[in-house]
Amino acid sequence: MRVFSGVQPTGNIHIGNYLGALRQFVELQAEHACIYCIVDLHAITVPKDATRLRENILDVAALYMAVGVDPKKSIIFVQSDVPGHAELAWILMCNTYTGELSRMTQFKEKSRGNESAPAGLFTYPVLMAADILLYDADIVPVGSDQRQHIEICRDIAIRVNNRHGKVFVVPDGRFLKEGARIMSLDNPTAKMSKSAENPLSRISLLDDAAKIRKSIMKSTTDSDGIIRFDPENKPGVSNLLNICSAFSGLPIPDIEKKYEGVGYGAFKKELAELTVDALTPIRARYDEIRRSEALREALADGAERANEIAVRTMARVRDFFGLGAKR
Ligand code: ATP
Ligand code: LTN
Repeated sequence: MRVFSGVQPTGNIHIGNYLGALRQFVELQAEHACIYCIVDLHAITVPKDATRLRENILDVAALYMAVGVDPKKSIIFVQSDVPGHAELAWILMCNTYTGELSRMTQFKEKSRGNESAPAGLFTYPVLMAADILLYDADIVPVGSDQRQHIEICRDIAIRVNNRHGKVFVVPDGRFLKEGARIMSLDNPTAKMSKSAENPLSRISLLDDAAKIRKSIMKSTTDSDGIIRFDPENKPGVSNLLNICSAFSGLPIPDIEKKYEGVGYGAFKKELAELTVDALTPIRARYDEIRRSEALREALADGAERANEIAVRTMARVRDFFGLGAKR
């Protein structure tokens, strides 16, 4: 099976990104051929400073490696280093309806009816579909906020296949149970986000122990003092239980039992230490990898290997569509 996923090179990669997506990347590389992309073309759907973007690209690549993605086993590369992504996106755009793009909740949220929202924000899911279909991916590990985008990718692939023959592999999303949707620590009804203003709303993978403790101790809960999983009525506590389960590997009912009759303070304290222990080695590896020459070598090698696959797919796609003068 082939696995493909991507992360945007924006700062503040947080435990939501880790527990929802990155952790799966590592697990999957043991059994499958995995391709992990840093999606810089997606990042520029929102204006970005060029110097900062370059740094952020290397930051995410180093984080991939720090959490355990091995560039010898998996392909790690930067989206814009492979021209096929933008080319395939255009072809897919010609097979996507404006109506279906208008229904995307991420576009609705990010544009908020703003007439000057970039067109790239609107066609974002098509570029994402191109990323996946370019590599004939079978499995796409992502957080559950990407469910709608995976669905439209499948719809586009099926539509093209119905029109032109067996052009694309139709991929499946892979969502984890506990980590698929980590919520914000200060407002547990919103997802934990890179872009939220309050830094205490998230735990970034590179936060130090003091910041991790502070974010968890200050996280919003409720006043009934019972540690029970009930996302509807107790979103704050349920989110902490989810995080605890994802980091410890213990099922939620076992954690509820363990903390029966225990106050939120003690639970939060233990969760903070669990989180510190999980993130400290990642931070240490990151610091070393980020400075290393091996990082740039991995990206150069990754781009070459990814491009070889992409060129082959594009030749096939051009044939199916009758594009170009040479065969
Ligand atoms: P944000 O909304 O936090 O700014 P994003 O979703 O735009 O982030 P990406 O870098 O593109 O950020 O996401 C990388 C991966 O992390 C995706 O698979 C996404 O589904 C997952 N992810 C993002 N936020 C969460 C979350 N709160 N819980 C679980 N998974 C998440
Ligand atoms: N849209 C995703 C990032 C992304 C992606 C992809 C994920 C871009 N292309 C291909 C999986 C496969 C996000 O914002 N989280």
